[in-house]
Amino acid sequence: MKEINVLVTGAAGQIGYALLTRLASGETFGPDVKVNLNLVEVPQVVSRLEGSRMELEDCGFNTLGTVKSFSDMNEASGDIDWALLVGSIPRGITINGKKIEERADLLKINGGIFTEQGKALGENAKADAKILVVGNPANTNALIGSTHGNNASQTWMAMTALDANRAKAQVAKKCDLEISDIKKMTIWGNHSPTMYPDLDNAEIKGESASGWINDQGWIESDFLRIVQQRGKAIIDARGASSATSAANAAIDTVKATLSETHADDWFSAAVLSDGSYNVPEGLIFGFPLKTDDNGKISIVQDLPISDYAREKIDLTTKELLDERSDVQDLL
Ligand code: NAX
Repeated sequence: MKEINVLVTGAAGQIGYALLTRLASGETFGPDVKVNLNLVEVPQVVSRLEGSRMELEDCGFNTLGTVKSFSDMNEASGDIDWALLVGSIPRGITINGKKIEERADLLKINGGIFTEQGKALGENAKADAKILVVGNPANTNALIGSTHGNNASQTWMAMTALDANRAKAQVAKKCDLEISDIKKMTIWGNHSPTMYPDLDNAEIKGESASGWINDQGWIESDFLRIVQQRGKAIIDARGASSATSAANAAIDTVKATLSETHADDWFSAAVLSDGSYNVPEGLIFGFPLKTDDNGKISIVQDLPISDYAREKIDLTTKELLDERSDVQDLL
């Protein structure tokens, strides 16, 4: 049986808990691939991973390979094909008596984590490893990680698939359609409330979604607000942040890179900008993406961008430039 080595950080957290069974069950990598899991946690929590290992064993998946726990990224990242970097320090946590509320502080603390993790993956993971950052602030964490990974043959991404799934769900509800009727959803920019979900270039049954919906008022107010603020709405309702849907989006992103993207669709994730769509080079930015039959991921080119969309894309670009300057000393 073919084997794949997958690393998950923050594996004892909420998203980690929802993610592990779906990675191991055969659903993600297929029924003929053994999945070896390297689970990474901070030293204070790493012992809890034994419980996760026991549960995975008790699921009885034919596709489950080894399950190992680590608190050292260098040890965990040897020969890794796929890394899901979920662990990070949330806003609001108290460290050394100080409550971490400011974005700049959050960026710096997480930046320290991603400096080490990026270096470990760059040195030890496989040459064609793919790395998805879920932990927030995801885009800038991925920027720091990829900079310190310093390994051009590896692919770093930050997750925006949850935002894309949220956008599709709202459109499906509005138009009384199946989710599968909605294709080509792009989330431009940062995984933050400045992200821009693009309905001009999304398609419903082959037509522009904005044309199909034919209600610009809804698109510019309700739709945009609901998608951009959905994370907060879930925290308010559930008393905890999105976990099942976040894990689901991570699985969707992994799957989207495993086979060639269908001609009538694309997927959303943030990758290193090459200057496409006048986004400054070197930012980790949400783009429409395609995977080719060799597993290479590229940015879909030549989409029309309206003045309204340009304004939104410029806004989220500015936020990412500000985040980059907040962590300049870590780059
Ligand atoms: P939890 O607090 O439940 O779990 C995080 C886990 O990460 C904890 O077990 C913690 O011990 C671990 N951790 C912290 N630092 C670590 C390190 N240096 N190495 C390894 N593990 C470490 O959070 P959870 O709800 O699972 O969310 C995880 C992250 O996902 C958060 O940053 C959250 O903001 C982010 N999200 C990102 C989303 C996206 O679309 N990109 C959506 C959902 C989610 O909000």
